[in-house]
Amino acid sequence: MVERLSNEARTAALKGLKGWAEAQGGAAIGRTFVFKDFNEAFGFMARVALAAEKADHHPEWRNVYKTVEVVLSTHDAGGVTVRDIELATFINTAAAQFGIP
Ligand code: H2B
Repeated sequence: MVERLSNEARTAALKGLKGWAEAQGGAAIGRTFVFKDFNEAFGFMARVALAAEKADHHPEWRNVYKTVEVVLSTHDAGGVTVRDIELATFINTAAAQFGIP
């Protein structure tokens, strides 16, 4: 099983993840994305969903029209692990393809 990151490691990893912040008191990380419209928001979600399923690591998320709120944690580890950092990195790349830096 993958190990939960220490507070220090989580803070350091967040520095390299544009737009992401601690959520749930450090037990998760989160970022909210605002797209041009629902079509782009859902296109982004589709790309992330396929990657998440392939990695067997899934986001908690909420979509309202063109806004997608994403929260990542590793339930099995009870906090944030390298798997969340990897998925967040992919999510930022996917958002960049829709013009979100
Ligand atoms: N996703 C996330 N975010 N955290 C997990 O701990 C997790 C998951 N566990 N996706 C996986 C699925 C596990 O339930 C299956 C059985 O591998």
